Amino acid sequence: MRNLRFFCCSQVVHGFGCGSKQLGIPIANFPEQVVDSLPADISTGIYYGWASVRSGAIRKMVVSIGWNPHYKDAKNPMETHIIHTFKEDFYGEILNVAIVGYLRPEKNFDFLESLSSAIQGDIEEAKKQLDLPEHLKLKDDSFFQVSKSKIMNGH
Ligand code: ADP
Ligand code: RBF
Ligand code: MG
Repeated sequence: MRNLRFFCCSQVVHGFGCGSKQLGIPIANFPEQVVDSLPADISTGIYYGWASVRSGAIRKMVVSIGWNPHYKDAKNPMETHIIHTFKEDFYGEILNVAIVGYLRPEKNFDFLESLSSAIQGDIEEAKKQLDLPEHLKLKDDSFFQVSKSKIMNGH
């Protein structure tokens, strides 16, 4: 599969209360205009990659890109689950995201449990893929270094 590299950073906003935390999988929402910074031809679907909150540790993540030019009212353009247990929420913080690989298209699920087990499957697959040397090295990408220095200089 083709290796991807899409970088994106923005503030974390409140979601629409569809209760991903109730599934045990908190999913951080980006504002709608964030997808404007992605290539226009990116397919919607589920991806994996690296993420950091502010200048914090770079961790594995899975992200859903639901934005679709044909559905202008799509509610969840980009949502990220970081594969880590945080002590506190990080609403309002800057989330840096590096997308490195594609997992699957978005599906329609009849049951919440089916969605949550699909996401668990995505998480397992992302963990495995991101241990590959070609993906591990993206953690050192200048994107995260630049984000860090921007934040430290207050820009
Ligand atoms: P909302 O509907 O407001 O997006 P969620 O139930 O989806 O609420 O939870 C998302 C929020 O949980 C994030 O905005 C973030 O502040 C927090 N959070 C805590 N741990 C994580 C994590 N591992 N990955 C993503 N968000 C997390
Ligand atoms: N929503 C779907 O309707 N179908 C999916 O296949 C789907 N897969 C997802 C995979 C991941 C890794 C993430 C983070 C989200 C996914 N979602 C999917 C979005 C999910 O429905 C949404 O986050 C919740 O509805 C809460 O906003
Ligand atoms: Mg959410």
